[in-house]
Formats: sequence, C-alpha cells, structure tokens
Amino acid sequence: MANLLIRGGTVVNADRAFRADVLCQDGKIIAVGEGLQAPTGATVVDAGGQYVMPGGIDPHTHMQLPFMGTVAVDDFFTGTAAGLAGGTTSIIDFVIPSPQQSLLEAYHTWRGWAEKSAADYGFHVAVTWWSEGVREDMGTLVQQEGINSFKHFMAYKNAIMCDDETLVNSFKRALELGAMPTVHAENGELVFLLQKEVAAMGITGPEGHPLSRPPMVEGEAANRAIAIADVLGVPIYVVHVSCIEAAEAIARARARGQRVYGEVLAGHLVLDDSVYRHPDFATAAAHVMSPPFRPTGNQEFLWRGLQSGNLQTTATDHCVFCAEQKAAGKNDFTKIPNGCGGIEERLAVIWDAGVNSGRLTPSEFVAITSANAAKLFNIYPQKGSVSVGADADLVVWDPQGSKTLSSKAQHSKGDFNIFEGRTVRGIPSHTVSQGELVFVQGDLRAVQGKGRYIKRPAFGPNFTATKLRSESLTPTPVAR
Ligand code: URQ
Ligand code: ZN
Ligand code: ZN
Repeated sequence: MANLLIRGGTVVNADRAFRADVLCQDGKIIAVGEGLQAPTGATVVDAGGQYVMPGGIDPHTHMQLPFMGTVAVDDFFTGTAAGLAGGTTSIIDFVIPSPQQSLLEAYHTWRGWAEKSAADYGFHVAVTWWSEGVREDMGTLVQQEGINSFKHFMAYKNAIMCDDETLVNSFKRALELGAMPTVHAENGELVFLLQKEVAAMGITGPEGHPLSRPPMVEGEAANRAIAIADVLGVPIYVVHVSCIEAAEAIARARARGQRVYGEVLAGHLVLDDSVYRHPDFATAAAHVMSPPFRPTGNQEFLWRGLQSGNLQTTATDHCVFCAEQKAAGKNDFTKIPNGCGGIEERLAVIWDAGVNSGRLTPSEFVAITSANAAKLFNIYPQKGSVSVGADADLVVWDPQGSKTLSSKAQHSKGDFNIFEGRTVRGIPSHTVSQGELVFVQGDLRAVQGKGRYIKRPAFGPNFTATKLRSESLTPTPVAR
C-alpha cells in the first residue's frame, strides 16, 4: 500500500501532545517525529494548525440489529462509513443471541454480516441465557475467536434480559476466562411494571418512555451488577451510564478500589428529557432509546465523571430506526424500537462541548474517545495510539473547522439526527484507516469490505477486581 506522510501537525495521544509528523506504510505507523521526509510517491497531507489523533473507537454500536420486531437501518457498511466521516476508525459491536440460541452460532451470523464493514470491528458477545453449553461457548469464543468481553442486558424482560442466576454464572465464567463482563444496567422487572402503570394512566406517547425507566431503575441495576462483580472478584464495565445514580454507584465502588469502568454516550452528555415532550410524535419517538435522555443536571454529572476519571469511555450505541419503524409505537410507546444514531457526530460533539468549554484537554479527549476503550478491551497500543507499530488509524482534526450537524448532512441511512442544528467548532479534515485516506475534507471514500475483524486477547492472570469484603471470609473450615 502507498506511503502516507501527515506533516506539520500536533500529535495528540492520551498521555501528551507534541509537534510531529507521522509516516504510514502498509497500514502501520512507521515513524513519528519532526522533519520526516516523504518517500518517493508518498501522499502528503498538510496538517499545519491541526491535531493528529488516534482514530476514534466506538465501543458500543448495533449495526443492522434485529430488535423489537424490526432491523436497525444502518448496516455494517453504512454505519462504519458514517463513523469514518466523523473520525471513528474502529467499532466494537454486539453479537446478541436469542435466548436458547448457541452463542457460537450467533457469533458466526454476526461475523457474516460484518464482512461488509468499511472500518475495523470487534464484538462483545451477549449472554442472554445460561446452560453448560453457554459456558463452553464462552470458552471457545475467548480461546479461539478473540472475544474478551461478554454483555448482559439487565433490561428487556421477556426478550434478552438476564436474571441474577445468569449474571452470577456468566460473571464467574468471564473471570475464569480473563474476559470483561459488561452490563446494560436497568432493572427490567421495574421497567415492565412501570410501563403498565404509565399505560394505565392513559399515557401512550413517547413521554411515557422516561416515566417507565426513572434514574433509580438504572441506579439499582448498576449497584446490583457492581456488587455481584465485587463478591466474585471480577472487573465490570457499565455501558451507557446516563444518570447520577449509576455514575455515583461507579464512583463509590472505584473509591473503594474496585475495578469498575463506565461508558457515556455522546447523546447523554448534551441532550435532556425535554425531547420526549416534543409535540411532534416522530421527533419525540426518534429520541426513544434506553436508558432515556435524562433531566438536566445529569449531563453535568456525567461530564464530571469523565473529567475525574470515574467514567472512562464514550460511545454512541448507534442503533438507528427510521420514522416508519418508530411509528410501530404510535399508540403504545413500549412498541417504539429503542435506539438512536450518533457514530458520525460523537467526536465533534464531545470536542465542541468538552474541549472548547475547557472541561477536557485534547489528551483527555483522546483518552475518552479512543485510548481508554483500546486499553479496557485489550487492543492498545495497536489501536488508540499514534505510535510506531500501531495501526495507521488516524484522524486529522481541524480545531477551527465548523459544521452544523443535520440529518441532511449525515452519512447514516437514518432519517433523523439527535444533534440536529447543533453547530460545532472542531471537525475532522482527514480520516485515515489502515494507512489509507478514507475521508478528505467532506469527501468520503469508504470501501465496503475493507474493514477487518479485530481479535482481542483475554486479560492476564492479574485480571481481577480488588477483593474487598469477600477476603474477610475465613476460607478454612472451623474444627468442631
Ligand atoms: O439497549 C441497547 O443498548 C440496544 C438494544 C440499543 N437500544 C437502546 O435503546 N439503547
Ligand atoms: Zn443497552
Ligand atoms: Zn446498546
């Protein structure tokens, strides 16, 4: 593959920012330093006045997910292409077996779907039921397929919800295998009951969605999952932390030395629950996702969590349904397919609201949009770093560039944009994937099928949570 020299920029990694050129060859970074010469025939990008950062990693997407009776409209090509247009060069998506379905069988199905990806991708595999076969499949997936994380939905009763028996058995198995358990933390039993209570009040519109899943529904589940992980001595990663109750649960556990990690969606950082009271059904329904967007006050708490290091990654949960799909819930909000987009907008929204506001330094931005996800899912520094030997996945970031986000400007196949009308300062001018220019000043050159499946090794023997209370147990029997 051709050489590519990115010249004159400021390289930003999670640990520091410094003036350097970046030389790429055969999909890898081969030199980082000042005054690099362009090999004959190399493509040269002038990055003067711009930042050169590791390509974004979105650790939470659902391309072409079959869900709630329909299928998310962005597939692995259109979804990853949209990501490249926004500076995101890798995703970690989800294999979600139906209950009683073999995990391995579902994994191979998703692998087939993802062949068309334009960018590199990995998978978390969801454990939606329990059996000895599930236990065995988890071992095969870790030892042979490069899976090192398992997802557990604590919501979605009568669909993919895990009970405590499954959580306990699967977390224990994950620890044995050196794999990270992750959770969608909402108490699905409470949601199920509250949905009926809200409906009984005659509320059928999207405004019923947040009423049926108040913050403590998430706080309870986050606390429960964290406690189970503590007793079992396994680390845990909480996806889409949306509210104070869940963020506090994580901060409390971390303050006690427990290995708990939290992810925040770009949408939850800048949107609030007023969206559900929009008079237009389609607009309100377009924002129906779980956990819901929260009352004002929660957003600032999430920002503080990222600034303090109590929350580590950002994602989008990109799971896009169009207006006609959302209309399935026209007369019953519980039938509105849950999911929103964001993969193209995440970096610009977080840069504009996070760096331009002074909340985050450029290096902290890199940490929460790329490096921390690479570290937590064990693909650092192959991903998440501008350094010699790393994959040449990069974004050249123009801090003075500006753009107004809109469904008319997006590359997603969705017909709505939850950031509609938001003007951001700081946008990608170039995206590089596997050492190739795939986005150049508005011109998207994504190639279907170019993306690679990224295997993620299991974690080492020290992979455990700091055992706290459970160490106080006296493991030896008392002689009587
Ligand atoms: O819960 C998830 O993460 C999936 C089903 C996407 N939908 C959503 O509302 N977050
Ligand atoms: Zn979820
Ligand atoms: Zn999700």
